[in-house]
Amino acid sequence: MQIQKDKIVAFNESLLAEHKDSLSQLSKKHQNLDTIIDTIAAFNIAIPSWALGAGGTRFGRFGFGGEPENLEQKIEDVGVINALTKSANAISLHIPWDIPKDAEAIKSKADSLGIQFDAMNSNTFQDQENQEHSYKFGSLCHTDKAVRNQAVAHNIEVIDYGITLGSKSLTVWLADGSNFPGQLNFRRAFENTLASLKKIYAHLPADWKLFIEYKPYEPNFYSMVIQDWGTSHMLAKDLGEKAYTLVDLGHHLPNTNIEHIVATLMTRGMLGGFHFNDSKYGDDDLSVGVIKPYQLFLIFNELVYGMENNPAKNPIPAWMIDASHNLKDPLEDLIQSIEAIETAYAKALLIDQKALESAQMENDVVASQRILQDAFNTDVKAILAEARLRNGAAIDPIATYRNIDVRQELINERGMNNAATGL
Ligand code: PSV
Ligand code: MN
Repeated sequence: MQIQKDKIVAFNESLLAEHKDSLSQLSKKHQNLDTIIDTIAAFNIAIPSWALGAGGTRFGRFGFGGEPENLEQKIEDVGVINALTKSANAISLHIPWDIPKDAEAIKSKADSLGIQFDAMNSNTFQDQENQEHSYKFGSLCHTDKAVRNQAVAHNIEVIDYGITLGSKSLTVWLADGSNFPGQLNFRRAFENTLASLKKIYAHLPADWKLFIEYKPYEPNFYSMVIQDWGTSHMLAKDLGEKAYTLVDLGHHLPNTNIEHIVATLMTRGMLGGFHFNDSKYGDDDLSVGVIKPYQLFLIFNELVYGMENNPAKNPIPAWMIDASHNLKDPLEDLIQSIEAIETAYAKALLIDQKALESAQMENDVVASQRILQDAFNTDVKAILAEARLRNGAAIDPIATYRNIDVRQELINERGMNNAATGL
């Protein structure tokens, strides 16, 4: 399905007067509002192909109807999100969950909806049917060379799929690790992983990037080979200038200062990718900003500072939402996540950087805190709405989605019993 633009415009009409009023209130207080609106209007986040269906836990999965059954339909769903927000112009594919069997057809479908292909994701954490060697005891780190070679070959295949679609990056996340002390020789596992990554890196086209994602635990609960940003950074440094660290917000032990990690990586130009989600306990994959919006704001403060003060030439990170949807309609959930990300970004853009710097230089702790909290406590809904309006999107995407009754239309089109591929 495709959303007709006139339906968005018609619903916007009913919200326009109130929106313009809030915007003019806000612009009285902030002179640089126009620049902030433009920055938010230009911002885009990739949607993962595996987040468009109902998620689940190891205890069960509850479908909700109208789920996309194939890659074309997933691209259509991203098209729906993008039509409403104009902030989701890319999809990130996980292989083999979403193999583009006919790359040309997939590409033209995406082109017709203004959707690009963001980072490709490899999967050596599950065994596939007819696979020769098992990843039960690891993949790129495995003690057996034949298993390592198979995992390397899979990553190379993923790069090749990406080339056919116009993607420019590969994200490697490894479940490799151990469940019991003594099971794994840490140093051998690290060296095997590095040697395997070197083979993958050698296949990377000149204009591609490799993102190395880290995670402290799960599915392995004693050790993970790439457990933290330090390990990821070491590997990336050893590989070469096309390799970067990827930060997934859910991949930290409780209370980790993620904004500090972001700042440190950007100091060296090493932050390549970003996976957004939120969590209360572990890698909960909840909607972005639902538990710790202040942390998200502090992270964006470092991202904004890092992009504006960038001697190490950190590239603009590849932004992606990496969440799971057990209860909510995933399209609504993804829209909520986009809004949370843009809210944190807009608030970070409101920070008076000059005043903050002088407060910091004078060690005025109270003033520094006030500057941050003034920005955080500002209601930025009108900034987001105006950014969308300028792009021809919806003033209120969720309300518009419900008003048009998108889910019912998807159910009419696809039926009640489809299950999208993914975790
Ligand atoms: C692993 O937890 C992860 O964050 C990686 O990015 C995977 O590709 C993705 O989740 C799978 O859902
Ligand atoms: Mn992730």
